[in-house]
Amino acid sequence: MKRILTLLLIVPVALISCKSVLDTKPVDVVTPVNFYNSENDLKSALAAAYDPLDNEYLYCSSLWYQLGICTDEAFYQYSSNSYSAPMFYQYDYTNAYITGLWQQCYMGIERANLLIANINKPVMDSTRRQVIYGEALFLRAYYHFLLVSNWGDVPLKITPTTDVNSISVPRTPSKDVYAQVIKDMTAAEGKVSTSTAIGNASHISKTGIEAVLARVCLYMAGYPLRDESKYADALIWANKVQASGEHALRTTYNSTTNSAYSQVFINECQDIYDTKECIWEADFNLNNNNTAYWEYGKVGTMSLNCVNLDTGYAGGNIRTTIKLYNLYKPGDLRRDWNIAPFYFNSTATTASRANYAATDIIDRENAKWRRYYEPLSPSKQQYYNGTNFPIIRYSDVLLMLAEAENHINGPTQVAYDAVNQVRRRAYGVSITTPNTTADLASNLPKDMFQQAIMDERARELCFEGLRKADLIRWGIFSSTLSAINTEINASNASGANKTRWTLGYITATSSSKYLLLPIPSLEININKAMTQNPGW
Ligand SMILES: *[C@@H]1O[C@H](CO)[C@@H](O)[C@H](O)[C@H]1NC(C)=O
Ligand SMILES: *[C@@H]1O[C@H](CO)[C@@H](O)[C@H](O)[C@H]1NC(C)=O
Ligand SMILES: *[C@@H]1O[C@H](CO)[C@@H](O)[C@H](O)[C@H]1NC(C)=O
Ligand SMILES: *[C@@H]1O[C@H](CO)[C@@H](O)[C@H](O)[C@H]1NC(C)=O
Ligand SMILES: *[C@@H]1O[C@H](CO)[C@@H](O)[C@H](O)[C@H]1NC(C)=O
Ligand SMILES: *[C@@H]1O[C@H](CO)[C@@H](O)[C@H](O)[C@H]1NC(C)=O
Ligand SMILES: *[C@@H]1O[C@H](CO)[C@@H](O)[C@H](O)[C@H]1NC(C)=O
Ligand SMILES: *[C@@H]1O[C@H](CO)[C@@H](O)[C@H](O)[C@H]1NC(C)=O
Ligand SMILES: CC(=O)N[C@H]1CO[C@H](CO)[C@@H](O)[C@@H]1O
Repeated sequence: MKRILTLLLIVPVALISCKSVLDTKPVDVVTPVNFYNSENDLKSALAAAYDPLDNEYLYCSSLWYQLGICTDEAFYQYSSNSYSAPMFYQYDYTNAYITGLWQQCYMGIERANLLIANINKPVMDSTRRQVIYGEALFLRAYYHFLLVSNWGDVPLKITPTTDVNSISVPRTPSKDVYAQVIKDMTAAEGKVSTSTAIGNASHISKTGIEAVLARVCLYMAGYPLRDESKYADALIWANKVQASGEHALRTTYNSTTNSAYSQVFINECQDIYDTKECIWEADFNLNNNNTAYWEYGKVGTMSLNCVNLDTGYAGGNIRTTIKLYNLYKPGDLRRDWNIAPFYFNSTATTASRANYAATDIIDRENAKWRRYYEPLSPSKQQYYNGTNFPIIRYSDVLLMLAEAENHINGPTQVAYDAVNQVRRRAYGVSITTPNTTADLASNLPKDMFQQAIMDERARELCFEGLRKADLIRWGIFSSTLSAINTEINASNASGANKTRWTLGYITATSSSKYLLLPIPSLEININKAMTQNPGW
């Protein structure tokens, strides 16, 4: 029997049950023959190409949770003996999360390819056509970037699927996939609108593409490609974002939360766009009464454990590593925002706060996005979670700029200025005034400056789904997890948690196969030209 959900061949049918990022009504059935006749058709098709970003297996949850959380920044506290999952490095090529990510990325690629193939069909304003074309090119490239950075060599798809009966699509070498990613993103950068003109973070902007290109180039510069020439390109792209004047760190101090940093995430909980800092977001929205177009997210619900709906139901169970907690030095206001010093003692009808003992570190939870800030009223129902997720923030751009600059020119003033902006905001002082408490120690040698960037990325960007890929590109994934394993073993973590965690971390360091995901069984079974990754 022929499967309908062949992975590479999904056509954009059933674009239902979501609110599109364009506020455009998604369509139920799309075939090229009777579609792409108007500007609105192109907008619906673009919304469909964005849609996989919000899927369970991408930024709704998996990319920063099942497939991204357990590194040196956090653990998942488990409550059942039988629990096995990617977050414990327990999975094989049949795993739903692995399959889901693969499938959703190729669905996005197919939808982008169809849109690109039909971009000139409707009569419409040519500038607006170019913007849609640019966004589609970018999305095609972004999905390929997710694929190549997670699986290595993957089939490159730059035309719509034509023959659904013959599936034999070989893997393209990683460096060629990356080359196409760069080519598409660079072309798109010249077509899309500026962040200011768009006015929200759900559409990719010119500077958004530049920021993502800096990330792509750093991945290419590190393991496994190790194309060191790409550090210079990463620096060029990060510099363009900085020079645009479109972006800045949010620095308005909030006395209630005792920091400016916290407000970035409060805004995401409240569906407030902060395009200066949050350059591109996966947009979730439940603040309307039109249930047909809800776009569910799980960002808030993986935060502070709580069963009381008015405070905000969450069952995240994401606990800090002792390492991450200790990376924060006195005065760094990010620590108690990212890792709450309290927990909720809650029942269905009440919730009160209780503080952890000062010595109890390993129980503390990720609290970057807190449901009690969500605006939904009267209660934060279990299924109502509309918090946006930041795919790329300006502080990441500054840290990438510092990293690339240090690699090429050493720890220059340019590199120091970029990282110190991030650090001063974290300490609640002016980002333009030198401060000996907040600033990085001066005159660091190049390798120690790089180490400082690695630590700063954990402090600033923890729980944002970036750490695993960072550790891999730095070539320290296995050694870092091995050190965390030792830390857990020496910790106060209670029995069964400890066993599960250490088992997971031993697994992850035991074989280099964990540097790449396995090709999903569904794809292997259907695509005759497909091969499996080593060790899987
Ligand atoms: C974002 O901006 C675009 C362009 O200005 C607009 O069409 C779209 O409706 C906006 N989306 C949201 C969710 O605000
Ligand atoms: C400061 O944070 C509180 C939440 O603790 C929020 O209600 C308030 O709106 C924030 N103030 C500003 C100016 O953003
Ligand atoms: C949603 O519906 C409720 C009840 O009908 C109404 O009170 C509320 O204002 C509506 N909210 C929005 C955002 O339309
Ligand atoms: C939790 O709440 C219950 C009552 O709701 C109370 O008896 C108990 O002392 C509280 N525990 C802590 C640690 O605050
Ligand atoms: C471990 O538990 C003991 C006793 O409860 C406590 O004194 C110690 O500080 C704890 N250590 C850590 C790292 O939490
Ligand atoms: C430096 O930052 C600290 C906060 O970490 C602050 O207490 C101190 O006043 C600042 N010093 C100067 C000279 O601004
Ligand atoms: C954990 O520590 C115990 C001793 O407390 C030791 O026997 C065991 O080998 C350690 N396990 C790991 C994985 O390090
Ligand atoms: C795991 O740790 C949490 C937090 O300390 C604890 O409440 C829970 O009971 C532990 N679970 C198991 C199975 O040990
Ligand atoms: C904890 C919680 O409420 N999570 C819900 C958030 O929304 C998704 C999508 O509807 C649900 O699956 C989660 O259960």
